[in-house]
Amino acid sequence: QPIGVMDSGLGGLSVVRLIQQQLPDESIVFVGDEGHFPYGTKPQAEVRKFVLTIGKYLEKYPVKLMVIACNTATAAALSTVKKALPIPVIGVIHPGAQAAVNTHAHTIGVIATDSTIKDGAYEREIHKIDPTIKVISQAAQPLVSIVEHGLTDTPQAQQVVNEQLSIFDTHPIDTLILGCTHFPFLKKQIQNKVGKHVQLVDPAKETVIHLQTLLKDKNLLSTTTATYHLYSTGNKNTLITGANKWLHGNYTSCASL
Ligand code: DGN
Repeated sequence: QPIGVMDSGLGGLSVVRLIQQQLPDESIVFVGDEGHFPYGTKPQAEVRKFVLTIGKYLEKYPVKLMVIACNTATAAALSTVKKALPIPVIGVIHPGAQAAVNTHAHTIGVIATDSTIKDGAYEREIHKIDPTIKVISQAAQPLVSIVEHGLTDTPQAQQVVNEQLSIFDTHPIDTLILGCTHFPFLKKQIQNKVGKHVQLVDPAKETVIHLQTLLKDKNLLSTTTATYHLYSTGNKNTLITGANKWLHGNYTSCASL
């Protein structure tokens, strides 16, 4: 059985891409909830409903495990979806916080959607591991639109990154968590802005390590040839464009749900 991966839009493809690289035998069913995009500006109760609906769809597909490849959705719905589904469900926030703490930073910056920052999920997870670390959180919702609109390679991308991350000019950090799955697609511009001395943490990396351990422990590792089926709850052409660009066209099918 495949792994189910969901996101509010294209951001989850940054997680799909890593699973393809690190676990090449695993098949994936991806659902991008373009029909309800963006999650980052919506109330958590509403996001929770969307994620639960997709979780039930994936469970019936059926998938063997679900990855909530969206920070906003993880903050709003991980514990609810875990309780509601009989399959293992993992999110990206705990792995992201752990990866950032592992860099031995004194001050960690977090950039994410309005909703994730308001929830304080990263700060909570970091302080559960080490309460002495200073955390500077900054909502950077406009970066999500830059990615969804395919503008990552334009001068406008650097300009918006510079504006959104200006807090770090006066509040220096050692490590920066890319707390939204859309942000790794702007890694170059973000590194340019904060400087080379700041270590960028992509929670997807630690999430995939966590995923691999879980599959091994539960004896769920696949040995068949992988397939990648992508679904969008909105316009599938947006997903096809993203998949051609970021998965280098490496998918089996793409359809609207
Ligand atoms: N990619 C999502 C996240 O990781 O939080 C949110 C993007 C959005 O606002 N829809």
